[in-house]
Amino acid sequence: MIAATVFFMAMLSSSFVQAQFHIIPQPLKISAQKGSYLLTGNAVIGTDAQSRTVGLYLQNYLAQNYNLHLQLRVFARIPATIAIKLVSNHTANTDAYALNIKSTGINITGEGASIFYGVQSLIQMLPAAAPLRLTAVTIADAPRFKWRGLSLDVSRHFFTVDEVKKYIDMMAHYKLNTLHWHLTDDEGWRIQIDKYPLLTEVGARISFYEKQGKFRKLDNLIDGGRDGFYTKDDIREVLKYAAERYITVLPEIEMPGHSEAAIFAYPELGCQDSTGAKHRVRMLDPSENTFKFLENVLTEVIELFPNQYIHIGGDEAEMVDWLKSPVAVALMKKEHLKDEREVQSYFIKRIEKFLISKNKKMIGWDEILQGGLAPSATVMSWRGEAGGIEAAKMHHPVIMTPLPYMYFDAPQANEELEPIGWNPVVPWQMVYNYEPLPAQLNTEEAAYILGAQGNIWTEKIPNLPHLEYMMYPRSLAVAELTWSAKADKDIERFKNKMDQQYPLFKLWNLNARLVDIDNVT
Ligand code: TNX
Repeated sequence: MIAATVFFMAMLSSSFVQAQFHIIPQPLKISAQKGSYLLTGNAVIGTDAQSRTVGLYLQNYLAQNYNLHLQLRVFARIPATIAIKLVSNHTANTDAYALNIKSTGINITGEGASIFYGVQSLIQMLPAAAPLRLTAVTIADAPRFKWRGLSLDVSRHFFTVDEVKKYIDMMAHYKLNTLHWHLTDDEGWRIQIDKYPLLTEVGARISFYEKQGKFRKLDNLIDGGRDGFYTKDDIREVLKYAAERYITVLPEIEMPGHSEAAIFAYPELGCQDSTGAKHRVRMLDPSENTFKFLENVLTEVIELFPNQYIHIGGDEAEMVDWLKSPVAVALMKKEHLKDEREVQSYFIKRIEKFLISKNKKMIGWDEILQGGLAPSATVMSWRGEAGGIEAAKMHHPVIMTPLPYMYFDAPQANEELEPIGWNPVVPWQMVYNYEPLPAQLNTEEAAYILGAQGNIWTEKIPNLPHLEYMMYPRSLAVAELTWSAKADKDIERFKNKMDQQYPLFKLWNLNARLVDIDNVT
């Protein structure tokens, strides 16, 4: 009887904790304390000089979402009710933070980005409407992986600066820290490059009327696509916005395949395709002119993006086209390249050298393993995990983004109910159960797995509400599997926490898919 009561109490207290604290991703340590704190307009945010921007972020968030206008004091003598302070905790993990909520006030401490994560945990605990009562709690938290990413394909369908900012806002709420911005592809070139104005004048206009009188007919796009590109000022604005939210932006410039938009603008860059036709050419010719072009483009990209990494694509190159190209054939002879894969490897290695000369590191999709991996490349493993495993065994850094788990253009359930996808169904449960460290790797090799990323391709996703529907709630699963301890994986608890996010989704005007319609057939 006593045992049963204790068991019952334990159940009660654990479900109590689950119901009270629905933070995603699951914090490392979280324990309920006695009492609660009521957040009102009388609260004062206090920060030190370095954490002022995080204080400002919280101040703005509360004003925008609750019409609650708090004072912000930097270095004030009077103790703040929400105190945000940078402390050096001298642990290996500089993203670790502590959040304490007591009846008298709130304390957030940590190093660097970590205080921002403390603020995000606080934000998630706030009810969607007043009264803003918070249960007292102590949290000590730190992420499992460094790379917690989402991609955004703006080539197939263009998304405006404001839309990208909202995408970044949502990532920030879930402690995701890397936005992989897919800026160029066959369908559209979306970044202004001063040296080559036609890239955007022609390459960013989906149905540009070609001189010969041909439209680019992009029938893989759901509605023919959307015109648009980012000026350099637009890019700077997005980067600043992301940096204020501790999000690194990774630019991707596709090569040698997926380059139709660039070739459409500058036809001399292109290779004849296998049919010999002059239209719909997607492959860059490996000519000196092409390398000069890419170096010039990358130079301007590097000037804009502070990220240590540049993504050069490398996926799905139609390499056989090179066998028909006199330039490629001559290159093979000169460099003793035995097949088209070695041409690709030569191509990518040359670009890597250039990036290294500019103090940047190169990332490519796993096809860059073909024909020999560039010496210091980082690999994004998308065609399953095999490429990532191979690269990690060779001691190259890896980001896991494998099909089908990390592909969010796939439908989330029964296809009739879902927007069109090209993949098998990928429900959130499948994403959640993905483990980024493959069992085939030993401890040393596993250390090369930087983390994981959810990918989206927008051929069939023409607007932001549709994009959000595809990304959420699956991105929450990415957040938890990259941040939270492996031992804390608990799908029931996650589902419960997800359900409790919906009032916040509403507050944020986020068009997430409802998890409860999963079982409809
Ligand atoms: C493959 S996933 C691609 C994308 C397409 C996707 C769907 C990857 C690295 N490349 O460019 O959007 O298939 O068609």
